[in-house]
Amino acid sequence: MPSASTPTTEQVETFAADGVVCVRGLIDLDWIEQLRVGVAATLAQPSDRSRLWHTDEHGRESRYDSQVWKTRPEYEDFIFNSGIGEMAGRLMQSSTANFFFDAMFCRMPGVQFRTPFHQDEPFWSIEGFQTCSAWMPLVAVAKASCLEVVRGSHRWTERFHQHNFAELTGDKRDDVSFDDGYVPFPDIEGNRGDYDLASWDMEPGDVMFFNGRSIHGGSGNLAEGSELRAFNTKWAGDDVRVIFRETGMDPDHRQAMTEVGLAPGDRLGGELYPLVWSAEGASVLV
Ligand SMILES: O=C(O)CCC(=O)C(=O)O
Repeated sequence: MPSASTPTTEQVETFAADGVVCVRGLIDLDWIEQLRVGVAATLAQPSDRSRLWHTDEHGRESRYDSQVWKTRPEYEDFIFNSGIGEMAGRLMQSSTANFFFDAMFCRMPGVQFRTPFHQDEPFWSIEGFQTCSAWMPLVAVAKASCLEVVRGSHRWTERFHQHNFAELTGDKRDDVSFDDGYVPFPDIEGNRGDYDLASWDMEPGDVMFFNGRSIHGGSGNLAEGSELRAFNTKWAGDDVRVIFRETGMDPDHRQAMTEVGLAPGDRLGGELYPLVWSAEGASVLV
């Protein structure tokens, strides 16, 4: 299957300035079909990191699962061989791209539930500016139902009190508690006109790349009969280092990292966080 291409200068500049860019038709539809198979298999056989985020009054569910790539050959192949790591690395203006983890977000047809606005990095077991998520709808999604990203928010310096996702899942493992030293999270939904919100009508093959510090949320409001299956891969560049946060982490990689000998201050690497692309061409293929 053909690989993703390299970004244009304009796309690199947009990602740097806005913290988000939508790249059209990047991923060949054969890859999308393969990822659909992987997502269906993950829904049928959830991992122990699977979470039910929401069930509405009609029983319609919003589900999340993550870090299943080592048991899902469809994902592993995509991560190493589709060229997505090179795209991520070049957009981050990094000379390397290490894979961090995969995430899946599935909403049944007609679901209105919207993901609360949040930033990713404050939840992660890593820190750094050069991070990126590659959010890919595996079905067509209308702008009104698409993930939304606040342009420019990746450069805001406030340390915001983030949403505690344990309130959604009821699972203590997701408990991340920001103390009083954090700035209240901005009410984006209540003041939508005050924010420059990026979202698009997207087709399978389009990819929305966003920085781990970009505020993002939404992606509900589905039309009757329309479902949403989104697959996301998370990437880390040159300046990223391991950190174990006092607040707790979600997903919490502390144990997994410690087991493979990674400690705070280390760069990602090894089998769990493989170097997938480097500017020197030292990509590690499986
Ligand atoms: O797709 C969604 O609803 C949420 C996506 C998200 O929060 C993420 O990819 O980090």
